[in-house]
Amino acid sequence: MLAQEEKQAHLSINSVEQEKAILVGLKKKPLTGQMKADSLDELESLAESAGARVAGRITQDVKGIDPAFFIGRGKVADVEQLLQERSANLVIFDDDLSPAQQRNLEDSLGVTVIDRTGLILDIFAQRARSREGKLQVELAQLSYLLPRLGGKGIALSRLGGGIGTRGPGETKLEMDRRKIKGRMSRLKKDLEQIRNVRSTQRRSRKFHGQYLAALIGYTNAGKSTLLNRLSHAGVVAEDRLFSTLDPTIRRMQGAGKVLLSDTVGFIRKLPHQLIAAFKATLEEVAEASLLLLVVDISSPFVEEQVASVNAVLQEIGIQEKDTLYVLNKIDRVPEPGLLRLWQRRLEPAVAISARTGAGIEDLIAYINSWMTRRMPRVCLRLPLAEGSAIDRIYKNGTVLHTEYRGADVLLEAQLDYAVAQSLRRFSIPPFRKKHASGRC
Ligand SMILES: Nc1nc2c(ncn2[C@@H]2O[C@H](COP(=O)(O)OP(=O)(O)OP(=O)(O)O)[C@@H](O)[C@H]2O)c(=O)[nH]1
Ligand SMILES: [Mg+2]
Repeated sequence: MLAQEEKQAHLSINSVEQEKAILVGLKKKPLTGQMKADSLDELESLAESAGARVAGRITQDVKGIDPAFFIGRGKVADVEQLLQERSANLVIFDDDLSPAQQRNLEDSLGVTVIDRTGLILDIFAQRARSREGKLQVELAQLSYLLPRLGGKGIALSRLGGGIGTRGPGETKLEMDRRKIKGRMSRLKKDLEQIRNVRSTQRRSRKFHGQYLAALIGYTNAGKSTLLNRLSHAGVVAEDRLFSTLDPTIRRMQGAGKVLLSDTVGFIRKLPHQLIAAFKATLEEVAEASLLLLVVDISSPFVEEQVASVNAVLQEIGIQEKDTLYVLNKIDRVPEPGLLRLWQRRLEPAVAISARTGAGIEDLIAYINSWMTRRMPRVCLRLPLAEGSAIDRIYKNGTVLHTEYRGADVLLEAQLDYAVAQSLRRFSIPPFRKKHASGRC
């Protein structure tokens, strides 16, 4: 973008005053009632995280869905009236709208209409900081926007700026179909390059024998707060959705070989454009040997949140990994019965409060024992004169068996990969064949 254009886009965004939004969702069915009520609460948090103020809510009976407008014609009139009454200028749908529905609604209501996916993309655009994060978000936004550029309506109504038009880094999104396509292939190429650099970094990490544990979980569960507690990382943790987008990796205190990664949070119905675009970031999770699945145990929707996280993990092809459920925010759970219930349902689990520090010792102990279990078992024969090598074995691993043979010591030990590698010259075949339990 030219400097002048960029400046103008910046100005037009800053001049947009806080948007006032009406939320529209489907009316609850008796069985899933609780969930639907929460869905609009969550949509409200999302709207606020994007910088809008919620001025009203409207729900629609599932039976009255209209293919052209999603909601029934009568409801469109209700929305229009509420927009006027509350002087609102934005409508946010909790469910995904087809490009045609979105266009029809905008034409009929005369204000910007976005759906949950558009809203989440907008939040991501505002939060992206790293170059990779920005490229990923822009790619996701453009692939969402492209099919929506059919009529002039949407492109024109959006030129004013505001939610749904903001690209990462406060630039405005491209609105020209041909340019969008070119930009998308450029973005893909750039991302591919970054990806190559990343995989080289990963290989070197493996070589150094470090252990990677990934903090994952629903947005706002407390992942970054926990990373800060376990590593003094100083990353941003706050009460809004999607505070974290870019991955951070830190060495864990109290389990020095373990690296912890904190990454983007998940949400119910996480837009598939984002999952696709964030593949590279999420590869960090795929690379981890241990998943610390952080759950906000004080939420009334623990089950749904865990299910959403597992659904995203499945979508990105991460299954069958060692997983520890970290039941967080126990300081906000007054009844011990509830905690016990979740400890029985989600296991293995450790209950903690990342805020107060309660249970952190248990978590560190679990991670340490997980790390020890993963260490390779080796059989070594060292001359007793190799004092410093023997010292390193005791410091960096667990010695399971010792025997003395003249001036040598025979050891069976579980050792960190890197240390085991450096002592390869002392390795011997198993020397305790009779002992079924030990490999040496
Ligand atoms: N009461 C209580 N609040 C907590 C605890 N852990 C985190 N929080 C709060 O929960 C909010 C979200 O915390 P974050 O650490 O930013 O959550 P996150 O999982 O990193 O969220 P995203 O990056 O947005 O996905 C913040 O206001 C934290 O202070 C806890 O143990 N107890
Ligand atoms: Mg975070």
